[in-house]
Amino acid sequence: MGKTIIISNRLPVQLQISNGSITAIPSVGGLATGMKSVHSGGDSLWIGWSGLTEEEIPEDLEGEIDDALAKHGSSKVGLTEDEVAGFYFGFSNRTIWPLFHYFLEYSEFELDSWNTYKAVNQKFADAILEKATEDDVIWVHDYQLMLVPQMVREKRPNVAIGFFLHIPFPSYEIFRTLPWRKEILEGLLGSDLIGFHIYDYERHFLSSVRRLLGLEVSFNDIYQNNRIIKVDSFPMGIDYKKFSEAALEHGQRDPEAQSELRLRLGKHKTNDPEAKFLLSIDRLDYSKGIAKRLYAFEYFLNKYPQYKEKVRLIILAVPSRSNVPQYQLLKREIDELVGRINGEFSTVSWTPIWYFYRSMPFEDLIDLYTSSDIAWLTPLRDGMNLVAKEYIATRTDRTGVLILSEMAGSANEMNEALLINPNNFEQIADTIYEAINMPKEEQQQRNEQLQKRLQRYNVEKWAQSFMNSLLDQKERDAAHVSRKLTDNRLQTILDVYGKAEKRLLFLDYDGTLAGFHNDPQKASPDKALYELLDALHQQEGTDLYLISGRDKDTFTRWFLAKKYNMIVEHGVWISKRGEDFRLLENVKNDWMEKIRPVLESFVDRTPGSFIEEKNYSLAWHYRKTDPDFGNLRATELTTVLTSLIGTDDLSVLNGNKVMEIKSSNVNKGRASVRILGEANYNFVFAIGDDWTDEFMFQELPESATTVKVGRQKTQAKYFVENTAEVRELLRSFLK
Ligand code: GDG
Repeated sequence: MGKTIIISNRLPVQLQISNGSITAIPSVGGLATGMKSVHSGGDSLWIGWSGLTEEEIPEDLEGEIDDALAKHGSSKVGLTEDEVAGFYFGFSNRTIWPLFHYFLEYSEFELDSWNTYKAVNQKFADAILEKATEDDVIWVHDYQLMLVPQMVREKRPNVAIGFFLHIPFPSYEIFRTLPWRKEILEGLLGSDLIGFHIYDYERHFLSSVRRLLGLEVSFNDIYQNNRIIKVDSFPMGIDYKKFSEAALEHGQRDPEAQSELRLRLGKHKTNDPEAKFLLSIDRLDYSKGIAKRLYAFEYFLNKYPQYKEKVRLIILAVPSRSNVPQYQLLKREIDELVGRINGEFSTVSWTPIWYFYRSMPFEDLIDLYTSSDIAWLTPLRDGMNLVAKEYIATRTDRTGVLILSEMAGSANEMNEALLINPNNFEQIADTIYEAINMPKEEQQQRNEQLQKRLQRYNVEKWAQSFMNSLLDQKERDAAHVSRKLTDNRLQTILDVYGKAEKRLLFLDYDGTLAGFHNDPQKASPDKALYELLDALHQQEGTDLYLISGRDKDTFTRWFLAKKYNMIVEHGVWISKRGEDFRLLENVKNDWMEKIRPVLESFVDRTPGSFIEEKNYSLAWHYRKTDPDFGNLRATELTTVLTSLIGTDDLSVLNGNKVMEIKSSNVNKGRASVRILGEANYNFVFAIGDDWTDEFMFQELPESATTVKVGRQKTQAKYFVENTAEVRELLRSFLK
């Protein structure tokens, strides 16, 4: 493995220029601390924007800036003011951010900012390409850089690329409104591994990939041309030790050494032991639901007036993206709301809301966490929300109550918190009441569980498990590629082929000799295919068999006059050298009367699906249905059929978007083995793309050459990518 390259919009250090000299201040955010363990190793480089525009950097300081960054293992991508405006404040924060947080009405679809986003993503990709070799590992972060993976992949096809999205991935219904939705998906699919905080985002992403790009998805693997992309969830943790140790240390300080903030908060508590502090900390962002929280607090004070003069809400709103208009409006709304509520409820000795609009040093943050009885975090949407985890980590005596929005990704792992719907004021007011009155033992029990989990799956684990998964994925790919039918391997096969006196070839039709078609009748053979099959059929010493799940009428029309040997309906019928089809297996079909109505009810309830009736089997096709819905129905049908067919000698084959019910004693494996016994073959070959072909791969002897079309899991010895490669391979048998 080469070096690790981390790439994100911002670097782990912030640069400041004052009086001609440069200072680099380490960033405190979750991403910077999270990646520390990955970045601290010697062989790692972090690429990002320095936070200063090209216009702000005096020419004579360029070199010094690069040196200052290099000391922190970082390298900058230079961005002009216009680029920052279009790429960061424009497309990233006025299109993607609101859309991905379900604020459709705030999303602006501007062609200019999309173009700048593309151009700046290319700049980031170029910066990587300048430094990366094929054996490096590249980890791209977040929504500002979604096109980078594909841009890098084009130039470095084999390099390992991981992408992690820190914000939610919205449902398909939301994502589809984006004019550049396909480009964004294709950009991301340049990765080997795509990570999300939680499974819901992962499933939304997979559904968009299926619906918008029509790609095949199996579990969490996406199949794209000749690549497999893995998608998985990795809930981001925190630097638990850093927060709990700081909290412990603050608690042990002598009063003189304590911060002004802590002393003041402490004093309020001593004066009124019943006083309770509710804490709310967020960047000032509409996704965080700060305004709603203020309304809910007002609602609480009206519903439970006994807590007037007792409960204080401490709001820390950290300035963010203040040149985006929505954020300016929000700031005004919150200023006004705080003013109004304080105006309405304040008494001489009590102000219900303490409002800080600023960023605080880490030390103060710890004091806020440790002094607050309740953390009240109610984002309307939040990818994860690390503040919730940090609050719990600082509660070293395990007291404290966390009220958390179920719309935050962290709610998935923090079941012991009091989870609320941020839009339900009634529920929120009652939950605050419950939190205020929660017995200490219960608080400690809940927090013990939470702390154990946060301690175990900390941010270092998060980063490591993402990296391990990326490397595994690369290895899996490499192992898979080792089965690719390369020129060398083909040559060995051709040598045996050439020497063999008697050869037997089994060729599947759909997806192997001919491309997959939504309408099976349209997948008829083309002229080139007939020519290829004619040549193979006429080759001295070669017995060619087309082996398919199709019905005999279609194959009669297409191939009987050609006199190829054919096995259809998975092995029920056989035709040799132009003779009429005859039964190869003795099969019953009296079960059909029972199964047909079941399939019909599925057709009625699944638009786009249809039944294909063969002599000895029934097939339910769902390739024209909505992909998610079709898969869901297929699972349902499997359950229904399993209970129905019980003792009957039937089996259900799950093909490519088709489920086929037929007698258990019929399959391509059994049929091919029967033919094999008819002569003394010294070269046996089988090729196919689908699940039903796996019977041949399994049952033919070890010496057979078995080839899978596509990269799906298989028992075959080799694989080729597509039908074009199948035909090329068969042509080489003729040389
Ligand atoms: C995005 C996603 C996802 C906050 N105020 C101060 C301060 N902070 C620190 C907190 C925490 C971090 O900033 C905020 O992280 P969040 O996760 O809560 O939220 P976002 O900034 O929106 O982050 C989010 C995250 O990415 C990670 O993937 O969880 O869903 O939106 O670490 O401690 N730190 C200091 N002073 C402050 O005033 N020092």
